[in-house]
Amino acid sequence: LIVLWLCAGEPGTQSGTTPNIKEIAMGRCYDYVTRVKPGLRYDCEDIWRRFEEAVGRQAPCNVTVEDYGRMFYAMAQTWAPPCGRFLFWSKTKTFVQTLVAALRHFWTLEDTLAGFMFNDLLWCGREDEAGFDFGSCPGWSACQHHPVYSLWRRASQKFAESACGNVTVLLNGSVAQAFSRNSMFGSVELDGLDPCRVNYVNIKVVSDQEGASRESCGRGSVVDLIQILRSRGFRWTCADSSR
Ligand code: C8R
Repeated sequence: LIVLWLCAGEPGTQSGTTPNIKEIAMGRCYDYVTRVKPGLRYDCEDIWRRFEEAVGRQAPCNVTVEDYGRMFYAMAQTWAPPCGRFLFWSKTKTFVQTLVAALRHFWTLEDTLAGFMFNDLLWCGREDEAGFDFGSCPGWSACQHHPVYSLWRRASQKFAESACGNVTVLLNGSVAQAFSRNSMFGSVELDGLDPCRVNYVNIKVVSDQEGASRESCGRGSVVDLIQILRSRGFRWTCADSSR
């Protein structure tokens, strides 16, 4: 028992698949269809089965975006956020999510079923047996096709492709590279945005009250983002603000 306890580590710091992931993810799915978006019809059992098929019995570093195809098919959006309310963000999720909680007008990926179900969970499969590895999962950078990364990549891509009207991008002005081409926003979502469907890209660079603002609309990596938007023919605005 002691060995098991040591292997599991402190709650929240374990590096294997999140314990009770099935109950958590399916509970969230039922919560979503019952309370959050009543009226949307999703088959939570079927979605879970397809998730297990994508991840289980696979080498933990070998889950591609395509492996989630069947699961995302079962999650096909019958609903999309209204045009003008899409919110993208990058860097330090907790920072952004406290802001987003206050900005009820906006919709993030966590408002879609995939984002809602898998937010803050960790998982990986094990090749030798069906199921998940609850002991340990490879780190992000150790993998070319990390199971968690591939899921977010696919979800982020779909979310960006469906964006329309004015979209908002929230960047953290208190970190070194507010905009990075290696982030999910910079590598997937930005390229997924369609200049014909998107009216304006409104960038907000938000700095922590305590932290100095390292980056702003006219300084640092945000300038690179604006340059990319320009070259792709987007209309844009940019505003700096403190939290
Ligand atoms: N998005 C990406 N990743 C997400 C996510 C989400 O909504 N929600 C969670 N929990 N994650 P980051 P970024 C997890 O570097 O790379 C979408 C994943 O494990 O701070 O620019 C969202 O629409 C993922 O690897 O931000 C948003 O616009 C990290 O958190 C961007 O992509 C992402 O952490 C944010 O991605």
